[in-house]
Amino acid sequence: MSRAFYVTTPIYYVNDVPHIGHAYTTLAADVLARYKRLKGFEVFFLTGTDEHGQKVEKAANAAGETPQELADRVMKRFQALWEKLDISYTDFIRTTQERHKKGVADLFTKVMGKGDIYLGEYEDWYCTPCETFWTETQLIDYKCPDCNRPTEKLKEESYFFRMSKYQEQLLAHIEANPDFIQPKSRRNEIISFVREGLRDLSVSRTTFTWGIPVPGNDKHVIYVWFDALTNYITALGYPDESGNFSKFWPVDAHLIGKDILRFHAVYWPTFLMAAGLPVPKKVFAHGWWTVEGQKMSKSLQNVVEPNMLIDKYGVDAIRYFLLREVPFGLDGDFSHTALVHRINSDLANDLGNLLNRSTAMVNKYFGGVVQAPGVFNEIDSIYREKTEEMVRQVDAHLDELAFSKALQSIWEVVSAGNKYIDETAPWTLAKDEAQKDRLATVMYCLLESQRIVYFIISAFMPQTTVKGLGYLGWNEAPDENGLRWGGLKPGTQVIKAEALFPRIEEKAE
Ligand code: ME8
Repeated sequence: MSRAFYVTTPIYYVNDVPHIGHAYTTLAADVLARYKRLKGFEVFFLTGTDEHGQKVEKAANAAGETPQELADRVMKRFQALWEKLDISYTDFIRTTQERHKKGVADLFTKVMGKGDIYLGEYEDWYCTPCETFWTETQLIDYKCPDCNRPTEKLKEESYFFRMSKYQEQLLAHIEANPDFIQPKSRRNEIISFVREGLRDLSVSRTTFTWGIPVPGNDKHVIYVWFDALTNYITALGYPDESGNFSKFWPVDAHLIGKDILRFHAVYWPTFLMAAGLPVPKKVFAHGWWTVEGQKMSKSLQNVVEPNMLIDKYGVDAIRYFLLREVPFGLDGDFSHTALVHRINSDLANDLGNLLNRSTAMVNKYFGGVVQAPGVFNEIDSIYREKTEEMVRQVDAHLDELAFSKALQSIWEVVSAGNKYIDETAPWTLAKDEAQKDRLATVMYCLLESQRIVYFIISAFMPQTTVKGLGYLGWNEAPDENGLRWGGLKPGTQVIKAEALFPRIEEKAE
């Protein structure tokens, strides 16, 4: 059986331009996708843009454009950033595409056919920035309890989804599947929310037109979240349930920010239950980034404009920093000081230096040619075992989406490499002809451990892997077999490495 893996990001609204927060989720999904490919899985990695709804319509009006023009313009900025960030997505879905509109209309019709969508009347408070309805008692000073912005009272005819009917089924599912909603603290929040009682959900609007018409009643457009969430299956060809849909659904991991967990962990599974489709295997809500201690805002965006950061520090340094600095489920702060510190200490000092030192020595002592290793001393075996153990740890950590822990495990082996050089003191061995075999073994261990390190960091830092492996005389793409010790062949020509990550001497801004 082919092993399939399906990972998604949210589809981003086109009324905002991409910033470091969007880059974060997309990068995490990319690392998972690359890692699973390395492990031999067939991967479907989906991202895209959310182009309908009142919020986009309003932004387009303000910019003097049609919503479609706005969407066409802004989605290109997302795609350009993903290219620059080396995002290896399989498909980019736009909710204005025909394939998507057709799938959404079909899902709506199917759920209505089962009696779980009915026509009623709505009178409640609406927060446009969040595209969410609230009851009066949920409001705080008539403001949205999520974002604290003003709400408006809306009364309109509306289609409703019988979400209340699925309350017990959803709770039972959450309880029977401890990994379904992660991290655990978020899972508990959702359990309490559902226990408080699910109301039927308004799933259509009549006060604007920028959306997918309700099949058979085009006075209504489908609620933007019903529309948007369905992207995860329309991209697989739904309503056609063969092909990619049968191969990849249910999804292995929906990666999202904590701001949109309720939509993914409550609304989406109940829509699917109503349609008789399997629910996602995992929804992971990561934490929230602030910038230099402040909430991200339009004016601050310039400071952490991802394109500028990549130009200044290099794509792999940014990829490394974002996933190393903060555990995936927790909030984090983006600061230039922390970024420069990580680049200098982890990348330039630890990783880069290790490669420089070892490739320089093998060039000096053996003309750059990898020698066959001799008998292993204890120190060699320990170093080898540490490398092998790291491969297992990374696998376990990435299974739990613990990106930061995975990188930490890798860096323990990098540090062990630098320590191994200090302790084996190859320069002393080189002075004694009788120690030539010993020196060959030490060089072999150093290079082989690093080859495995560069194989495994290919998920995190693909360009660094290509460079690092190039110096180690390895010009093929990493694969799962190469994660085993012993892949480096004696006779391989190793090149003296240049600095992979030059130290940043400037004072941090
Ligand atoms: O919510 N820190 O789109 P959106 C971390 N279209 N992550 C952040 C972030 C921050 N400061 N800011 C944004 C939508 N994100 C809907 C989604 S899905 C069917 C529809 C990331 O453009 C994070 O992943 O507002 C968050 O969930 C997402 O961007 C919100 O993107």
